Amino acid sequence: MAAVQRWLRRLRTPLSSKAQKSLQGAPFSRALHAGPEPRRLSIEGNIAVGKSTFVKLLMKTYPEWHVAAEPVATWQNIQAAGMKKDQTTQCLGNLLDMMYQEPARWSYTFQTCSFMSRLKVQLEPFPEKLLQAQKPMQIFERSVYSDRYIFAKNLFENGSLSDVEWHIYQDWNSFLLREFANRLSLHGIIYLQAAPQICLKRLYQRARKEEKGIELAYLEQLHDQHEAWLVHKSTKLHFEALQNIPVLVLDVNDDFAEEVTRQEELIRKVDTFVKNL
Ligand code: UDP
Ligand code: DCM
Ligand code: MG
Repeated sequence: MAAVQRWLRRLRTPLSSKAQKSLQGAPFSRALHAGPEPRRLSIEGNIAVGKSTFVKLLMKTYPEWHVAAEPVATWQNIQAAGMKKDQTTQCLGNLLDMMYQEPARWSYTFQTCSFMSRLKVQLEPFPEKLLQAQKPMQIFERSVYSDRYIFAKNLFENGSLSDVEWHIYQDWNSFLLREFANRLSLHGIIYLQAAPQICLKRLYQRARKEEKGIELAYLEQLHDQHEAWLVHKSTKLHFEALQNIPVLVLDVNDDFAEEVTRQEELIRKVDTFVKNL
């Protein structure tokens, strides 16, 4: 138990000991990150609404921001543990596909995997770019919070997670979200909002093979979960830090991927939003 507590304490510090070591001998400002704490923002929204497209637009507009894309490729290619770097890696399966093929069998496993992969990304030491920035900004495509309050919650409500699985999920999830609250809490959320029909059209256009069986009804469920959490604020949240996060709702029903005027409009709203964070 003491060893576990020591491990947790180490993880809770802003920089891991490995990162600290690699910074020894580095300029003072780098080692201590004297600047302001990075603002953390997540981009939320339904499947295929346009989050990745929007994140690319942010990267182009604000090259100094640090962006963490959603680790979908990790879920599509689960690797055997303990493989050395120079060994040929062994793919154990495509968990995204497994979940959509057999939701009752694989949803719990998928949700632990997606949460853990996101947690690891969010707990990584700050990259150099952030340590140097005057106004450091970290952008996440979705968050540990949407994993729970959109997906896991919805899978429980539609019967893909059993009572026992949902109970166990919430138990370890609450524990970890509390333990790491200071590294995970968000300063703002940008919610990309569009009708489920629009998302379905974009989903077909993207044509990810694992998602080809997704029906409008599933996107409607996820849409309602987003609206309940981020617009109506009717979702029961279990963490104080989550209650009052500023939310910018961006209507992306109209295509923005190729529309420069539309992109400029969206960026103007983002500009105003982040200035006030
Ligand atoms: N897309 C589009 N118009 C938009 C935004 C996105 O046609 O205004 C397309 C995009 O090119 C992709 C699909 O919709 O083929 C899904 O977009 P993305 O992968 O960005 O969605 P995400 O799942 O990340 O929200
Ligand atoms: N996904 C899920 N549960 C999560 C996070 C993601 O089922 N907690 C699924 C939904 C999509 C894919 O993973 O099929 C992520 O892609 P997108 O970014 O397009 O929503
Ligand atoms: Mg995406």
